[in-house]
Amino acid sequence: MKMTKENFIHEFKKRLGERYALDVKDAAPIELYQTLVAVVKSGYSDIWRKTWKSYVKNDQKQVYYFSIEFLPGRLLKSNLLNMGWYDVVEAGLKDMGLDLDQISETEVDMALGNGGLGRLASCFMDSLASEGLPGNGNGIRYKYGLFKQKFVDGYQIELPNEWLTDGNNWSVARTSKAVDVLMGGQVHLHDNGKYYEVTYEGADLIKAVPYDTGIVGYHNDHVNTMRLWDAQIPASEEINYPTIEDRRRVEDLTSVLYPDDSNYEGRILRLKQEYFFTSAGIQSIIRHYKKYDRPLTEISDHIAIHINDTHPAMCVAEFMRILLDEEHLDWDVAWKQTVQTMSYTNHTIMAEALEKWPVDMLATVQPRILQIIEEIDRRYVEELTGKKDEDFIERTRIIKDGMVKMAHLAIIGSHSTNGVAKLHTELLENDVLHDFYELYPERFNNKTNGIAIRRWLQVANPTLSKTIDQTIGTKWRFDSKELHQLAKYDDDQALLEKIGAAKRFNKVRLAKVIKEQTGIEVSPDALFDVQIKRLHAYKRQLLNLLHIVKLYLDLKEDPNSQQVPRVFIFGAKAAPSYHYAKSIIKCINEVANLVNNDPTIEGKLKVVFLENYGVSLAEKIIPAADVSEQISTATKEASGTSNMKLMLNGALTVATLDGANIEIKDYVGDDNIFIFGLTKDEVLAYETNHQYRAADYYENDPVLHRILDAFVDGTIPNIEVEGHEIYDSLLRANDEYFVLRDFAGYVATQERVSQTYLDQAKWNKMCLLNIANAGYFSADDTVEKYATDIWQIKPNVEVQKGAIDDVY
Ligand code: B1H
Repeated sequence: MKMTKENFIHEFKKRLGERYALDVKDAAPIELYQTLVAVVKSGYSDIWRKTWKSYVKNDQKQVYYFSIEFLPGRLLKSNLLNMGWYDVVEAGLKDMGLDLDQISETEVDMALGNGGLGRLASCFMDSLASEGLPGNGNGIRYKYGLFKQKFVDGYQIELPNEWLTDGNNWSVARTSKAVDVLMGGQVHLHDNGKYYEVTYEGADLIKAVPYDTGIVGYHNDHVNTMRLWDAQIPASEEINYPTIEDRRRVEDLTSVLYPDDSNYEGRILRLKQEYFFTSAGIQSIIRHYKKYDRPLTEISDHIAIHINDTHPAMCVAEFMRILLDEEHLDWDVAWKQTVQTMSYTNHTIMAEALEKWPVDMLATVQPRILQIIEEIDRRYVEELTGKKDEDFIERTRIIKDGMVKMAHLAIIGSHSTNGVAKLHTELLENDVLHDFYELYPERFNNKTNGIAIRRWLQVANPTLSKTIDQTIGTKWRFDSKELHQLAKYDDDQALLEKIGAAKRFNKVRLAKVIKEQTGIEVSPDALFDVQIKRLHAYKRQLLNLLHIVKLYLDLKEDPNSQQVPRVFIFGAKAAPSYHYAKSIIKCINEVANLVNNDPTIEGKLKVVFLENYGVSLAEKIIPAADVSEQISTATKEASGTSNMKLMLNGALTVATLDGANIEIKDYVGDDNIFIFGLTKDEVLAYETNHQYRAADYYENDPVLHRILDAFVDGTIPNIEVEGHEIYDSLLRANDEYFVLRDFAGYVATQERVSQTYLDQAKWNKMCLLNIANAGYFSADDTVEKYATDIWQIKPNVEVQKGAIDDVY
């Protein structure tokens, strides 16, 4: 994929003329953007074709990553970077009087996910391609992405995210590859002596149309596919969908992404979505496999299917359905192939996120799938009877009390179950999934999450990237573990100053965004304290807020009480139906109002809640962060990934010993992270002995007392309802997430943070050591481990890592 500046300019102008009959100077930003996308796409389309053809030619085993969410964000810069075109295109545009940053801003984020789960899927897509691994995404092409968040009077309101208004320029509709998905109706089995003939009566036939997006590998001439399915009415079925209502029923299927993060909505439409993309994906995989006349009894040698959280767990039953009903394999043969093909990742131990579907609902959505799940369950029970006690069997079977437990289906129907950080996997093995661990110890493994270092450092933070190049060369751009070379320079004052200067540059950039979005002026000399993630009680944005209120009250009492000016920056969406989370948003906004408009504390404290947090906003916030807030109650955050992105950009972490924070601490060492709070064992002890009394902390700690009162006595205005709600959640409902218990430790730790910040040389050295160790959290390494341990796939033999390394 070579490109010179001159060729690019020529190509760009030619296309702009052909497409719009315009000169550069007359074109609108959207026209420039679309032209640029066309040039980029034509730059990789040949390689895209060659990549999938080479899989077939070399009979390579491929993995299909099934996920109900993908969160790619913008693709323009990331594709340019991976193609090795970034600098050439940036310079070419500049010659034409254009600005890549500005054109890139035109792109609408592809926000087909909620948070960490969806973003992880997209980081994995980038890494699979960049490692030259045969890996494809399979998901849903929602018409509306995650809602757009606005604040009105401090309250979150949700607006539709119509990301397809201008079309999506990256994807290609492949109508010829559509498959039919059958849902609803009734199923009849007829035993013909050899197998069951299956017929459906009154079922809906839905046409699943794939939209493919090329996922460009980094400098390796390799392009994978992310396939997202759209639901349409089959032309032949016009007659069965006579009314607008009928049509809408089909189109609604892929209309909206459910906006619940780490939570499960037991609604039938969601179950239909799950079956729809699972069935479409599995059908197209098997159809493709069969095209080359290979026996289905060996399919697990040629393909791997990954179940990302339980939403695609019906993969197990759908795969069985096709092998049994359409290919007439024996149950045992089909089952062996299914288990060998499937693998599953668990992303949370929060009880409210574990999917359980009523049997009746499944019967309505796809009666044959229910029958197959019932048979899997029956055989599971039969197999264990006499070997395990009855309690064990009842606890672990798939169907219990009229509910289908999707995690059990995924574990029983696959050969691998993994957690997403060491602590999380340990909790799965020893606690939440302990029964299964006892039954299938060999199936359990850990794969700590990772991030796409390319997007989160090379694209998001060019200033720091250049400083790194100047220090250790550019090898880190291909292998992020090379970042560790930086650690050798931890006494290099000139470098430490440059790191500080890069941070300041990014803070100035963010300050502009803040000013534009909110009108609030913040000083880049203040410490930028950042908490960006979904709003959830367990993530404890409230603990952060209580600390802010403390600083405010202290300043009111003694204007000289605080030495280090701070800007607290929040980004967070709450699920529209998550009342408590929305109340927290309102309270943060009202505290922000109070603090930001109080002239007596001007310059010492600011609170900024940026609207509509998402991938693109994260790319602006993260490079500018000094402090990374990772303060969930221990055991609750499975891994976290913003913790990795922030450390990579030189933020220092204030953290509990939860999720991947523990591994971050192990890499950077105790001196380069700020740890506080209850440990896993302490939390588990409280949860079993019920000896926690939140009110004690309120009664015995006058500081805390004063802060909590501020929520209900009018000190913080305009939160009559929400203030009481929060007060009650802590004191009456006994503070489920131990906010009050961890408060004192948190405050003391934050004081240490401030003291450390006063010594900029020391601070910058800590930043450097964080950057140096963040390379260990590359998703490239994570997917390599999935590839060898779980999927047994190998890099494409035709791929050359660094094939186009002429740029660096
Ligand atoms: C994570 C979810 C999740 N865990 C259900 N679970 C959803 C569950 O729409 N739903 O029904 C949506 C999302 N998301 C997150 O996964 C964890 O909380 C993070 O700690 C983790 O880093 C991330 C990626 O593994």
